[in-house]
Amino acid sequence: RTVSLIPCPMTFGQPFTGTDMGPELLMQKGLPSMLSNLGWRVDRVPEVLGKSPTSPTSTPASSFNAKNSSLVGTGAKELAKICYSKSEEGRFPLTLGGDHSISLGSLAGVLRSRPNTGVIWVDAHADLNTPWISESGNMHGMPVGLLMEGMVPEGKSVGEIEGLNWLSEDWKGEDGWPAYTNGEKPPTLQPSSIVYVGLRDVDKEEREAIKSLNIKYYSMYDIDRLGIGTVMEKSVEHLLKDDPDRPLHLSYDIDAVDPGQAPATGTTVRGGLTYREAHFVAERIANSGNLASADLVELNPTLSDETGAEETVDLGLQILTSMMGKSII
Ligand code: DIR
Ligand code: MN
Ligand code: MN
Ligand code: MN
Repeated sequence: RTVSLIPCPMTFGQPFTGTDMGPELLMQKGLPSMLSNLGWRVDRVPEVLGKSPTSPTSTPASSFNAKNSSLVGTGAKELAKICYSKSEEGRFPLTLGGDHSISLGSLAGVLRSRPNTGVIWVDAHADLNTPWISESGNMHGMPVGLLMEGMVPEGKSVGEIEGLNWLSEDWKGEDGWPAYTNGEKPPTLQPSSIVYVGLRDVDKEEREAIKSLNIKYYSMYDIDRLGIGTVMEKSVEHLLKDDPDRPLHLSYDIDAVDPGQAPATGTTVRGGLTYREAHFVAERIANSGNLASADLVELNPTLSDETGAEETVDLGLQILTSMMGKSII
């Protein structure tokens, strides 16, 4: 088995610099050798679109309620190409963020190759916004919403947003991301194909969409009520009940974890996953045997003191090795 390690130091989906430091720190601390020790062949992919040339706040807003959408969209397209081709080669695309807007790219790429992919979204937030409902305009709050069937208002389309024309039905095609022909549609996600774990800060419009589309979620309330063990059994069973061989994609936002354990991230919300719960989520998904692609996002070492930054990056590494098969015994 081969894992493709894809550094994607995107910052433009949210307002802080420093979110671009995650991939380099994870690499420096030895992620590639940790993965080879777990039995993976490691295919190191060059950084996607490099570091941000300017601070995320100094770039012009787009005409849509989607800040920096051409930069976010172009970055996501480049990542989509890589995740698409690596998926086609049967590899495990593992994307290191960067802010969570990159998952628009990783998921689109994976879904184009493996349309029956089921998604586990581990996050304090639902990231189910679109420019038509977002309160902040920050695109790290939109990767699920932009791909989800039923989230785009009647008469609108994601492909009309600046930078996202590669998701439009009449996309002309370019190297690595061909036109949609022979009845192929741009990649989308069915509401029944995702499970949220760890939610505790959800916007009003997102909440209404979760209810009306009947999206499966386990919030922190549910984790307290059922325990993380039951929550993960139910999550896996929800995604695999109709197709036990279905590929799974795990999108892990480090802000799902309690700020006591993971302070170095942009939008901390108290009352999150404990240290062990954070591991268990990854361990249980690894144990399903279906995990085929993943992201780890929103590490920002500049947003806490040195100890906090180090602890957050170390936790990130442990979550990554857990999802890639490391077990306690
Ligand atoms: C909020 C926060 N729902 C937004 N989202 C965050 O801006 O759309 N996602 N922080 O990670
Ligand atoms: Mn997120
Ligand atoms: Mn989040
Ligand atoms: Mn928030």
